[in-house]
Amino acid sequence: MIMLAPVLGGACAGAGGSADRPATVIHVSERDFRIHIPARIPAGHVRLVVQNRGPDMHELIVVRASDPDLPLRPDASTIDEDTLAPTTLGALEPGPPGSTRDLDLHLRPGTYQVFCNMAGHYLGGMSATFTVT
Ligand SMILES: [Cu+2]
Repeated sequence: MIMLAPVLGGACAGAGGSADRPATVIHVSERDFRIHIPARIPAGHVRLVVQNRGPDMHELIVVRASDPDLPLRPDASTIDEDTLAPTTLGALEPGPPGSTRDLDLHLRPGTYQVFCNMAGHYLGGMSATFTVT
């Protein structure tokens, strides 16, 4: 099943601004060794629906950072998540191929990075940048 995110048109309906407004659904896919995520995402409550297309297990970590070069641990095969903790918005633990998992976030305007921190996966290409507007 495919769910489309709401299209942001030019007309503003001005519909009340309820805090209970449903999250914008954003589809993300992971595979060895790429992450596909839309380059632009609207600010507010967002649900990332993350599909792992395998063949390996993958995680997904979301950090607010404009620089796509994230800090590596001394092992040089994983990102230093402790350093990034203050700007980390959310994370999914490793999930098996074929799984689909949700990650709910509240995003403010800015530039963000997503990555997988299984050993070697970030360096293999599992990162992406998106902008929240
Ligand atoms: Cu991975």
